[in-house]
Amino acid sequence: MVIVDIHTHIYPPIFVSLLRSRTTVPYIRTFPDAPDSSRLIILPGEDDPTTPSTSRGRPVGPQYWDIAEKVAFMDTHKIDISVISLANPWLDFLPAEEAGDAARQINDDVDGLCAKYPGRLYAFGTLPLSAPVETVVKEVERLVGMKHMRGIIMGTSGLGKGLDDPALDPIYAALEKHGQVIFLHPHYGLPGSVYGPRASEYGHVLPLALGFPLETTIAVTRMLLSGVWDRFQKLQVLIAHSGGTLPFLAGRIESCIKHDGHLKKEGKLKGRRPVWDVLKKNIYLDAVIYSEVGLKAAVDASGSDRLLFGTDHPFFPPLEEQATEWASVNTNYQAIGAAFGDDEKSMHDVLGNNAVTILNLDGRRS
Ligand code: 5CU
Repeated sequence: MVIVDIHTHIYPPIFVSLLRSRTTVPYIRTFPDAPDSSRLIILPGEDDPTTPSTSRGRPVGPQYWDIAEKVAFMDTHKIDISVISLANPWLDFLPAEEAGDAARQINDDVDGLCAKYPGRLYAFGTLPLSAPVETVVKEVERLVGMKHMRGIIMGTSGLGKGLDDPALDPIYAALEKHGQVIFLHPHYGLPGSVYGPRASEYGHVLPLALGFPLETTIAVTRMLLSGVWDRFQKLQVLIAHSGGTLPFLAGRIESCIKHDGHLKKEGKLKGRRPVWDVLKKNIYLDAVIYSEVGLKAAVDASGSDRLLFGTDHPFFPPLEEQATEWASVNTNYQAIGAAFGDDEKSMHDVLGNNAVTILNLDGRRS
């Protein structure tokens, strides 16, 4: 049995230096009341100067940037292979003129980190999405030739206008042509106002548990509505956190589309692919949902051959300082065990075989 973690992040040292050099979100810094602990501030709204500095962002240490720590974590949790990706907010915040070089350097660095542990590490590359579209397409083409790259990670903002922006078509076309998977991951959540005036009392729960999945669901629904998968019928997208709420809401989304008079009048209902068809042919889902119920919805929506194990390391570490194993990871393992029961084949597929086949981790495909 092989165990593959396809949702596991890294901030390579070069990116950490960039974050340390900044004073606006995203950034890393120490605060006067806790000078020994660096904090990583990345999410919109977690930089509120009226809250104690120690409640801003999250403590950050070598597990975020040291590849040896990643491999130690893999060993502790019996993970054979990891497909690492730059964590949010990727390069979304960089000025256009800096993004192309930054993406090249980060992708080269990450490929180099993978080379240090042959057979154990692969990666999703990073795109310079604030740069002109030609620069982005060039980086897609360059990634195809890199030994350890197996697709790309991106957020929901695309070139700044979301993933239903037709200006993304050349990028989708290049990814489809080269069979490169998009790992779609949230970052921006929902507008802070929806969390209410007491939001700062509740830590990160509302943005992470609800903002992230709803952001993802909205982004994918906009892709569906704009016909991305009608134009790019082979484009494959791996959606973080078991698709946000997509498996649960797919029926409602499909019904709302079918009953929309405006879409009908515009002729947009003819020839469109149903949501369920896209889910079964173009969507992979990670298994980072921490419950049997969520996993079963994901399997019903896309199939057990499209579900892939992940951990979200280095996020969600144990809060108990002495813990070696991570409760977040073990919860996911237990949920997979419960969801598949005696169906060992499907369980092994989800834990690793699907990733090996889909991402060509055994090099069988040229
Ligand atoms: O804890 C968090 O903020 C996060 C994050 O930002 N990104 C992620 O992938 N997981 C958790």
